[in-house]
Amino acid sequence: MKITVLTLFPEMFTALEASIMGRAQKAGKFELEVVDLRDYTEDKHKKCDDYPFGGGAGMVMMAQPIGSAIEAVDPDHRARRIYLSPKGRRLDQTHVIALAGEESLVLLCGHYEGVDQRAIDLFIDEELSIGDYVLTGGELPAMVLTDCVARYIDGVLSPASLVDESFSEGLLEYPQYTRPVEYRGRTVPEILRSGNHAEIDKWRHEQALAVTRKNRPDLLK
Ligand code: 4H6
Repeated sequence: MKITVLTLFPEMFTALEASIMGRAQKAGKFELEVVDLRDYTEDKHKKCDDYPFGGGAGMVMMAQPIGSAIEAVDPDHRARRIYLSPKGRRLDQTHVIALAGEESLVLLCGHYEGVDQRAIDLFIDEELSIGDYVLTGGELPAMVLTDCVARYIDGVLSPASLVDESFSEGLLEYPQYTRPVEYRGRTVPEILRSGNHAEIDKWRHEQALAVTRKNRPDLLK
């Protein structure tokens, strides 16, 4: 899988070199290309934003650098082209799994008040939001989407983690414990040390139900 990110702030994506994401890239499982939109502007001062027609606060990202960059990185429109924005359709795990099946993705990161609508209409396949809150730019959402999708690439995660996840029945995760058995007077639940796997599975399911009822009752309906 290849992900190409279009951004005015390419330095932000050094964050994805750490940890599992860095390992996946080094192993050649996954390629991340970060493209600076400023390299594609035809403006003599390298400007990529301008005032909004109709007035209002802030600036709007110009269509030209975006169109030129997308045509340069994906000339035959093989990639799924995604615009991260607070008014996009909300991303969920089902959609992450579908996107992980794509050969390549192009992620457009908006800034300022957003992007000229013509760039979206002409060059974008879908507009996605990572949640109902507002950020200063689409870079963090693009990193979130990249991380979510990369987990499904062969060899990035252990098969056991993904199997466990698919058996969690849409509930939140049960609590986890590791050594020591006692920490500040609190001990690991006896059942987890019993070796009785049928009882452990039953306990974990009850715990998963309880935490889901408390934090996300909407998931039970
Ligand atoms: C596109 C359009 C995504 C991108 C507007 C992006 C939240 C999400 C942005 C904007 C984002 C999300 C710029 C509008 C700042 C508000 C960048 N915020 N905004 N939930 N911000 O996925 O002002």
